[in-house]
Amino acid sequence: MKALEGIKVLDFTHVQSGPTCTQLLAWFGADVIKVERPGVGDATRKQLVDVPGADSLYFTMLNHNKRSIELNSKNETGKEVLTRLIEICDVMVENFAPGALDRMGFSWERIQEINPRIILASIKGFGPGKYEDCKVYENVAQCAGGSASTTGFHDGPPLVTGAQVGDSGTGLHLCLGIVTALYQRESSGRGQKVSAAMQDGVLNLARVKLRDQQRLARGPLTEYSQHGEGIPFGEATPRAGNDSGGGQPGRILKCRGWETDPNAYTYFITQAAAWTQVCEVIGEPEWKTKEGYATPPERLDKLNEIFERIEQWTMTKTKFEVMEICNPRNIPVGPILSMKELMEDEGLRETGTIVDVEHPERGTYVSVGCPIKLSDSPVDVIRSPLLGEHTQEVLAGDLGYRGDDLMRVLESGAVGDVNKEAAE
Ligand code: CAO
Repeated sequence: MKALEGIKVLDFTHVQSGPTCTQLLAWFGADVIKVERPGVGDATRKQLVDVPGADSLYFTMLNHNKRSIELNSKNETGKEVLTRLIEICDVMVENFAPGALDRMGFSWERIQEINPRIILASIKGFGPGKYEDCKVYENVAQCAGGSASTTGFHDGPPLVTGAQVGDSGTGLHLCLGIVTALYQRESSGRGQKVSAAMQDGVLNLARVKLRDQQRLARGPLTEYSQHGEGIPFGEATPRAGNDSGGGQPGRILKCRGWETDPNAYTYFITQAAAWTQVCEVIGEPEWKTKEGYATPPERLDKLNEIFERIEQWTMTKTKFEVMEICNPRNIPVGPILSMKELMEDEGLRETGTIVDVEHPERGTYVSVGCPIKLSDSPVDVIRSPLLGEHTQEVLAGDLGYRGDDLMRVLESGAVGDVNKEAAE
């Protein structure tokens, strides 16, 4: 028994934000039926192709454990099939451009008419307001949600991050909204509309920077390196380089091998409680009690000197040796791990966070498995579906189309090239 067993999801999502959400629902046990445009499918199937003729990693890594049906939702018979899918599904998820679902003839009012128990979950770039009609991609969301203005160094331009906080982050938010709405349906008996805007999701993840915006009105942000360096603050939360966001001074420091290895670095936090241990480890025991060094406020204008000294030490060790030495002493450090190292990490493979997946077109590829572990609902990662792989199965098995009725749909141009002889 899986946590969401018995829940059927009409997955009308594409690209990254929506598919990350429905992939999680599928991993939790929901039956996810991905509806794709005939002959084309989700645009990511053919984006960043690395194996000619095969679905891309972009698609396969975001669409595990789903079924795929080809369906033209603008064709009359296609609309009929979509209506029947809405009738049998508990949840419908979409991340089309604003208004696209209405233009197809499936407004929230119409969807509720078809199935009052259905939960309609939507991702858009922006919530209601002046930007509500905009199409939005990851980096636009990172910029509009406050992440970019607070990422980077204070003397450099805004930066976007590698973590897809706009797309995958909003997919996570939406997923939580869906399971919450499913829970409320238990008592209300009704579905509801769940909306997650990418700007809102990014801002939620950048919450501590809005905290700092308000603190700034009351005085300088003393834990920012910029303060210790005597650089005045402007009106808005500045970019803080690699400073730690929690008020404890932290930096990324070079480790042994940095000259040739771009990831031979460690994160190092000089947490107040670990200061004496830091002084011991780096060979500056007198700093424990020395005036100007002994307490966190005294150290603020010396952070560059202090971290340079710590770096002299970290440069004599590998990033893993730094961790082995510092961890037992409660000094918070973390190696900068490359994607190559993560992909080969045995611990992550044992927990199913990194998995090998077999695919008929591409052979074996590596993917990120489900990052959320439920003790009573284990996840088996199943390869993504080929385009339209389950069209016939869904039409006949789930929707009950049979005989002439099935032939009518297959010949209507609403679905892709299904083997009609086999269907007969
Ligand atoms: N059958 C028939 N038509 C279909 C269809 C199907 N199965 N699936 C989609 N379509 C149609 C849509 O109805 C739409 O038609 P109209 O323009 O006539 O309404 C058309 O395909 C294009 O859909 P779209 O506008 O959503 O796609 P796009 O590539 O132009 O824009 C994106 C992509 C992501 C910018 C936009 O969908 C969007 O802003 N989504 C919301 C925010 C979001 O999720 N962004 C993150 C994406 S991941 O980086």
